Amino acid sequence: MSVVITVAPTGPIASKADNPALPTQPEEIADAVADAYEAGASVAHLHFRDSNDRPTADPEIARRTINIIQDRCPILIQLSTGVGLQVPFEQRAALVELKPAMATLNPCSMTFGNGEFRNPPNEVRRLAARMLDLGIRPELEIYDTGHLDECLRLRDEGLLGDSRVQFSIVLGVKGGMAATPDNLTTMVRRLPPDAIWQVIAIGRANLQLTALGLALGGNARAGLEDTLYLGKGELSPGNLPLVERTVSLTRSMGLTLADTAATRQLLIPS
Ligand code: KMH
Ligand code: ZN
Repeated sequence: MSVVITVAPTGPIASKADNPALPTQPEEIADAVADAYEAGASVAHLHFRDSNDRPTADPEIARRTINIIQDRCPILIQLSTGVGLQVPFEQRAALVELKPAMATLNPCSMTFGNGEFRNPPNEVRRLAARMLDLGIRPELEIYDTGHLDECLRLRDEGLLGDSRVQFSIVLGVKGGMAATPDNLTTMVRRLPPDAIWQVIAIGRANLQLTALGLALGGNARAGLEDTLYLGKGELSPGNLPLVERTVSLTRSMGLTLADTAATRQLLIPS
């Protein structure tokens, strides 16, 4: 099986003050995604910012960014419905009306850094049902052990459709699981048999836990959403070096990369 690499060029928290290379505007995000596609990424996980660089669920900004990306490359679009901690759930959920191939589904509320990430059970269920109606594949964000159990409840309630969903094991968010090999192996053991999954390793352990995830049979995610640094004290000058190191890590482990056709077949078969 080949490895799906997702690029996550911009997240909900960091700003250009943290790393001036963070892409925030549609053209900047599209440039980063097109470069990542050329380097081997087959999925683009997208957050958007307004003209003041604040996280936004503005559908016009999202649409414009997606259009620029799609003019440049056939990478698969995955919209974040996490968006940003200050953005109301209803606005976040409305992004799926743009009908991306995939969108994230965050199953539980939690402390997230210094803020609160609100994902009330009834709203999560409404969003999951709408995604199912629209044929959008959910990517399930698991920040703690109980989040996996909640995802399995969503599955048992019939809200995830067939089994072609990807579980993201997110390690290193303050308020979620710490970024340790032990937490990763525990979560991998607890996944349903034959689950498709990837590691999202936030911060300092990004490289090591991405490598461990690949060794355990997972997919990988790379980009400035997950770490602003290439190494201790060394800011990454863009998304591309992070994607390139994930691609070379994958290849050096003797694994092959999934292109967009293979990724589509794996994650969003018709
Ligand atoms: N920001 C990451 C910790 C989402 O965007 O919906 C998790 C994430 C979730 O990427
Ligand atoms: Zn995200």
